Amino acid sequence: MSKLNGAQIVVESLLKENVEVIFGYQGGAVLPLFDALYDAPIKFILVRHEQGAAHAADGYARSTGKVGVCIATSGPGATNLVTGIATAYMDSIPMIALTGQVPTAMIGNDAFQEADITGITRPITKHNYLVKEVNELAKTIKEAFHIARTGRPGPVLIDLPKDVSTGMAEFKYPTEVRMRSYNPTYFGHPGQIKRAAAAIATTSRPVIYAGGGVISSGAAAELKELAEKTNIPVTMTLLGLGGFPGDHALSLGMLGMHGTKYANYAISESDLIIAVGARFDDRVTGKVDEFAPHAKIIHIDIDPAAISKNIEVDIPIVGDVGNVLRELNKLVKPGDTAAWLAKIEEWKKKHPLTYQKEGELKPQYVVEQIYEVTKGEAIITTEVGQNQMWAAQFYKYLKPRTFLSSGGLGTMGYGFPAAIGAQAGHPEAVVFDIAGDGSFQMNIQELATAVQYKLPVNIAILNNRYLGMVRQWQELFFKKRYAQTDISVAPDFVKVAEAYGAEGILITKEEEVRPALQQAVASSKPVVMDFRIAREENVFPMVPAGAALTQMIEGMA
Ligand SMILES: Cc1ncc(C[n+]2csc(CCOP(=O)(O)OP(=O)(O)O)c2C)c(N)n1
Repeated sequence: MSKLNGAQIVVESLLKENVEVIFGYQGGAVLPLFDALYDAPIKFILVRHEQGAAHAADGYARSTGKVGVCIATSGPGATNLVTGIATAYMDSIPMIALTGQVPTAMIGNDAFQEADITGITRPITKHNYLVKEVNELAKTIKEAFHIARTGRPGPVLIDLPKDVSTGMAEFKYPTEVRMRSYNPTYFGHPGQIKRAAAAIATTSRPVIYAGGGVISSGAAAELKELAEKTNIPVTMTLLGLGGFPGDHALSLGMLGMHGTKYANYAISESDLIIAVGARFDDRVTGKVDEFAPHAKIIHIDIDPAAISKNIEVDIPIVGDVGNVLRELNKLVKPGDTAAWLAKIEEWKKKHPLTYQKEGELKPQYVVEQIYEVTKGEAIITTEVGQNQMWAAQFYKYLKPRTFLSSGGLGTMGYGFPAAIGAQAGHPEAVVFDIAGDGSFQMNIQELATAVQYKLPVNIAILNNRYLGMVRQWQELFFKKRYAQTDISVAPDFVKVAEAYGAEGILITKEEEVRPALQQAVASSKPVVMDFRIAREENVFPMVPAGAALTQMIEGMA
């Protein structure tokens, strides 16, 4: 058998894993790899900053369900990936990050562009590897993909010293992975599933609390079946949006800090919570001691470490959410939830999500119009801040993998490169990044990437000329002392778009919103929409940090 060099082995391995798109950036330590990729049948998207590569790979992974792949060179290239890797780790997104490294003989010598990236990323990767032997390369890559996509998914980093990329070896790709220390549990314990079914049959005020695990395990259909069979309302976490149709009569929308009032009331008064692929984040629970005080809790999750971590669970079920729900659906019988649903209906009527419609252009109106124009069929990414919460509240996500947002890490600058990744994975889809003016400026350079690869993403900047969410906290909790949150010194976004070869539109009035959105959707170019919104608009309802879910601040004060 003829030999290949390490870089060629990497490329052949990526092809064996059916990798179709890679996002990355060049550099000395990865030259052999880029040379090997030059002729490969893999689309390469050259970003303008490595953070963009990691977020694009993440957006590609979240929207397609495949493993996202990014590449950076050693040292600064690798460290620029870190925020994107941490973002993927916190949200359990399958990703492979390939980094160049100085030659093995120079590791530890402070060689030019050396950084201990496996050390740096140990706490923010599911696993990572420093490959020291070219003969180990194929097996390592096989394992890395397996770890990234199975169990609770996550990012895996592979650090490739330059001499490993140039060393020669026979290419033999393993057909299976054998790792004794890594055995995710895929099937729930039948006894526990029976207990859960029994609890559901006797409950009168149940709520399903669905998280990102529903989406990553592809269990949306099973979740819908459970909800409809048992007449149990469903509330979702930020990452769970799309896991259950947002326009369904049983949908309560999002819960937690900026969730709907009716979701937070329902959780607080429920007698049974069925947590599915969710991890009881503090943005969801509010004050832990007062979270769902009357409820028994069933928790279905593939990660045993997530069970009883933040909230004590009564019926733990470790397993793949889809598998567990399939078994549960066979056993489950509905309890009597009619009175409960009537009560929830009343809450929904009394406390709808709403906003003051008078006066200046409102961000909520813009998001509602994006929903109308795209008929709920777009892939929406968000940045972080008020824009993210308005996107979560006022757009209804009908299908899984249509809402991509940095939940766990809350990474400003995520949405635009993630939109690029999503568009690369779905060339036919309409993709919107709902952005804040602060966040968009964190990765604005990727406009060049979107233009170069003809990825017609739409960026809707809800431009309040503030770091809005922080300003909101300053208004509410720091007596309006707006310390360093005024960002009114900003570029003209229309001109920036045009300078990059994209389209730009300025929108200052309601009447201009729809025509702008229609123009953007029809355009074959990336479009930046600068929506000049009311500067001091707030996100409501709001549970102040550390308060109980019932202590929501009114929206229409
Ligand atoms: C990288 C990063 N830095 C800082 C923060 C803290 N932070 C959270 S929201 C926010 C303001 C976001 O402002 P903008 O993007 O304009 O969005 P808006 O809230 O106005 O919609 C900041 C600074 C963060 N989440 N991420």
